[in-house]
Amino acid sequence: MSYTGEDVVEFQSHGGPVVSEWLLGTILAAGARAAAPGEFTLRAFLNDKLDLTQAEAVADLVASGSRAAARAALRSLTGRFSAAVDAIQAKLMRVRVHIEAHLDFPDEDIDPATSAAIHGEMAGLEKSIAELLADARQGVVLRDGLNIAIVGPPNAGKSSLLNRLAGHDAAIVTDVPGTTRDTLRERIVLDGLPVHVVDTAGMRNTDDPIEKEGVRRARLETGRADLVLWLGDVREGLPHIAAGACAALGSEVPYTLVVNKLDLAPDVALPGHVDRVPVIGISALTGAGMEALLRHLKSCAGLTDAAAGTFSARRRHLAAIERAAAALADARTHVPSELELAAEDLRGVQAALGELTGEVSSDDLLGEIFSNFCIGK
Ligand SMILES: Nc1nc2c(ncn2[C@@H]2O[C@H](COP(=O)(O)OP(=O)(O)OP(=O)(O)O)[C@@H](O)[C@H]2O)c(=O)[nH]1
Ligand SMILES: [Mg+2]
Repeated sequence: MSYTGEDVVEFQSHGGPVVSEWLLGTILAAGARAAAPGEFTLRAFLNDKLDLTQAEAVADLVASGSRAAARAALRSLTGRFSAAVDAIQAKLMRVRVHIEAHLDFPDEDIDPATSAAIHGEMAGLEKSIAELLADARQGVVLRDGLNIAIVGPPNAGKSSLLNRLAGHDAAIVTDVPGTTRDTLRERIVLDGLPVHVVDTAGMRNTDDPIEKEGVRRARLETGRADLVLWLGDVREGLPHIAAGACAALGSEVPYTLVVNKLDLAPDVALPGHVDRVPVIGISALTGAGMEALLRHLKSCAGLTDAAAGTFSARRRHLAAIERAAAALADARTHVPSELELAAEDLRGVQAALGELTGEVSSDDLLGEIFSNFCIGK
């Protein structure tokens, strides 16, 4: 059977671009047309050879930027993601049957034991959806990478840290405060974890229009990042560093305090946290503390060794799973008094999960997914 599930004709020619172009020209002149990006996979999806998570995994496999990402895409392609979703759908179906059976007899009060049983089933479902969400989050990190912004006052050593992480001199480092004026991006693979690190201009009030724009961009990056590393010079003292971070970042973004230049104050003892914000001490100059920092980055990404079994996932999947979880939480509030509403919410859960595998999908969504494929896939 072919990839698309349709009949295929295969032409083989002698190698070299001239012969194959000639052959292609003849075929096109005879009335064939070239496939659009992702068209083969779209047809495979429409012919039920693949579901949507698998079709997306084909594109992810082609685009994977690390072995871990490729392995995750392969696991989605072989149906691990779909199987997890199907298992949840089956559980959901049992709860729906349970509830709808009672809808048929509206006059009978549902007894406490049945109500408790339904709540128990819903709790089990909630747990499964939470696990799927956690797995999918890891999958997204593997596919898209973790976005990390390095921010902090001038001269803290932000560019030095970027260079240390990248393993080469990507950014200019000098002892002049205000050296970095633009944002600088590096794509790095840390132990199989793809990471996008952004070095930014030091945050301070300045009249220099170029530096001002740099500071504006730095703020923009903190909004976009999955994780912000606030870098400070150990000689400023941890309370001062923490206060600076809090003033600049507030509580909107998750951040870590990275205390740099430990080589200049080897006797300083740092706590693990300040007000629940993690603290890590490093020296970007000597490389001390970098291992602890890497471990921290991996744990922030949710990447544990258990992630070895993760499937690839996309942000659209996270949104759908989150919607399913929210609808389920609503459904629980309606048991046992308003079973009609609970049933309606559960249909919402089913629809949201159906979007993952493509049971329910709009043409717009399909167009968006498949147009991002490369030609020939
Ligand atoms: N001793 C010591 N010096 C460091 C360390 N990290 C950076 N420096 C020095 O601190 C100075 C500033 O480093 P940069 O990496 O340019 O600092 P920055 O935060 O990018 O500064 P701006 O771009 O101006 O905001 C340079 O002279 C670095 O060599 C460190 O861990 N130990
Ligand atoms: Mg810099």
